[in-house]
Amino acid sequence: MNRIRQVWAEGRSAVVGWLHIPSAFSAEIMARAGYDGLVIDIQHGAASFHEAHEMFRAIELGGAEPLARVSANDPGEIMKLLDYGCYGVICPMIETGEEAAAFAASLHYPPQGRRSYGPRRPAQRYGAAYVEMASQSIVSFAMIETQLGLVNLDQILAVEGYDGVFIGPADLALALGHPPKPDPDAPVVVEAIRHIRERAHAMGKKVGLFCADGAYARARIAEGFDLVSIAPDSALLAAGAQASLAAARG
Ligand code: 3PY
Ligand code: MG
Repeated sequence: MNRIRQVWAEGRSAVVGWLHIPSAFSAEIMARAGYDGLVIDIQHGAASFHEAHEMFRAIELGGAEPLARVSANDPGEIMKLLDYGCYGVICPMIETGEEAAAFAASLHYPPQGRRSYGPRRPAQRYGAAYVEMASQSIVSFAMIETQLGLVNLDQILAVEGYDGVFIGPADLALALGHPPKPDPDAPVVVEAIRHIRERAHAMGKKVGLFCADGAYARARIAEGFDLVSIAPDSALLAAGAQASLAAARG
C-alpha cells in the first residue's frame, strides 16, 4: 500500500520532506531519515525529469514514498512522472473546479480518468495487477495558493478523483498582500489557512500544508492537518553547514 495511505489508515498524519537538490544520493539519505514520503519539487527545485526518475528509485530504496510537486497542471508531465515511480502528485496553482477536474483526470485510467497506459516502473513494484490498483497506489493534492483558488475553494473541493488540497503559504501570503514567508503569522494568512482546512474537512477532503519548522508543523498536525511537509533539503544543508562552521570558528 502507498505509505501515505497507510499512515492515514492508521489514523495518523503524514510527515514528508521536500527535495530541491537534484541528487539520488541525498534523496536516499533523506529517505533513510524516516519520513513517510519525500516530495521532489519539480516546480521550484532543480531536478530534471531524468534526475527525478533516479531520485524516485533512491527514495523507494530508502523506505519513503516518492512524491512530486509538478511544475504545472500538465497531463503529459503528470502521467510521465507516474510512469516512472512517483506515487503522489501535488499540483500547484489550482484555481477553478475545471482545473481540479483536469488534474484528477490525469491521475486515473479510463473510465474514471484519461491517464494513458505505460506504467514502466509501477509494473515492477506491483506486477501485472497494477492497472487495478493504480488509483489507490497514488495520493494527490491540488494546491490552493491564490486569490482565485480561495474564491473558488468549494467548487474545487467538490471535484472528485483527488485526495485533498495542499496549501502553499508563500504564494497565499503574496496573494493576500503579505511577504512570502513560510510558517506565516500574519492574521489574514493564518485565517485563510484555517478556513481552507475547515472547508476541506467539511467536504470530505484531506488537507496538507507546506511548513518549514518542525514544531510549527507539529502544531498544525494537532489542528488536524492530514499531511505536513517540513524543511527542504536545501534549508537543512544550509542550517547544518552554518552550525558546523560557527562551532569551528567559535
Ligand atoms: C508556497 O508556499 O507557495 C509553496 O508553493 C510551497 O513551496
Ligand atoms: Mg507556491
